[in-house]
Amino acid sequence: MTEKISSKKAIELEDKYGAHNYHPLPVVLSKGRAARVWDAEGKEYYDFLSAYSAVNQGHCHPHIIGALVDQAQTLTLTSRAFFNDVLGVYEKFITSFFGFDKVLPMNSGAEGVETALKLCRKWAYEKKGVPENQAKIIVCEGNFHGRTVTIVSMSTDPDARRNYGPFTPGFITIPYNDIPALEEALKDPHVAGFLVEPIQGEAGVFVPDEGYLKKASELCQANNVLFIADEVQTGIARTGKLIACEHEGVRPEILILGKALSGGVYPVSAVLADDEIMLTIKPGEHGSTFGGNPIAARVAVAALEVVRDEKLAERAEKFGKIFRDEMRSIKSEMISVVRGKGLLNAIIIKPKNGKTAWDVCIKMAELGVLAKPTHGDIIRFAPPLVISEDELHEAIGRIKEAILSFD
Ligand code: IF1
Repeated sequence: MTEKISSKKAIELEDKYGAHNYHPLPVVLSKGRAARVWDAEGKEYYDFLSAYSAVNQGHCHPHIIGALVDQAQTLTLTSRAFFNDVLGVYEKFITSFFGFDKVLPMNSGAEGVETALKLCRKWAYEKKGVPENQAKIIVCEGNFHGRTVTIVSMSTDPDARRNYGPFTPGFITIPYNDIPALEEALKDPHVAGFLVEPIQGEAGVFVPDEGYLKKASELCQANNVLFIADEVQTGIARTGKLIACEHEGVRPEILILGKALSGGVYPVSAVLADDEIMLTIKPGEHGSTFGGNPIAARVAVAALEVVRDEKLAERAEKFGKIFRDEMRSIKSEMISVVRGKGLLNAIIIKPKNGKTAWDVCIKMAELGVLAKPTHGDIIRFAPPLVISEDELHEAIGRIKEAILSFD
């Protein structure tokens, strides 16, 4: 499959032969490098979605691609029926990098979340003493943790749940960013865990009040409940720290990573925890065909080396402040809110003359910046963290032009 096809042809093929489970912007991408992508006709864009924060290290980062290509030509998959000579090296690297005793390697973010749910329940029955099948896990309204049936069982989004029942029981839903509601829910002795996104990405980059995560973590510890941080989207330097919990000095009992753990090069997710929790899962009680495969192991080490060596968290912190200041300086009735942390930001667009966030995204694409609305009126901006300061300012100029073109 080497022949290049036109954007028009690509869209036709996807429409005819692919499931219609997405409604993409009419842009057909063909090449990516660092903060830029090119469409099938060679038009250049700044990527301000980064595959939903999976490409924090930039498209096709040479250090990560080098690890991928080298391992792909050596040994790709052995299954966990045998050891291999790269998994242990990766496990040592990542547990030291994030400060946990052990890691359970998986592939997608959803598999990481499912693994965390199983670990939490296992710990509840075997360590906390919750009666079997009575364990409950607290989640927040507006959550997004993936698309499996159990995970959408926790969702409050009708579109994520409609006609996918029957749903998995054992979840208590409370409002996000609401400490009294958490205190109340924690009174139930069968509660085993609190699963939370440090910033709710899909919901529209909801940043909770300062101190929320710290207080929530303290309440969980006081009630012998596991604080489970879903950092699939907020992790890996995106919000200006290695993980978003770090902004408040919170160390989750279970940490879930995905997306940029591979720099967008390969599906890699990971669940980190200390021995008391992690060793409740015994041989044969959990796993997956590709979990911890040699390519994933090499790619993840390279992706984390880039985060460290190119100081991506510091860049996200510095450039995020510039981005939010610039967005707040735009004099437009369409912009009602600008919010975010690091380089995970969003603006809420007030429709004007029938023009919506979608129209703004179409105009931005014409001007060479890619982003996509979520929940109708929110545009999320998440460029690769390797974007240069000049590129950032050029992209900001185009975003401003797009928004002001409707005024
Ligand atoms: C889609 C957004 C959606 C996640 C958090 C777990 C997962 C995700 C905090 C599951 C995945 C992706 C899924 C993708 C679009 C994107 C997304 F929030 F990033 F924008 F959908 F809400 N925890 N988020 O954000 O990881 O299994 O996908 O590897 O489903 O359209 P996954």
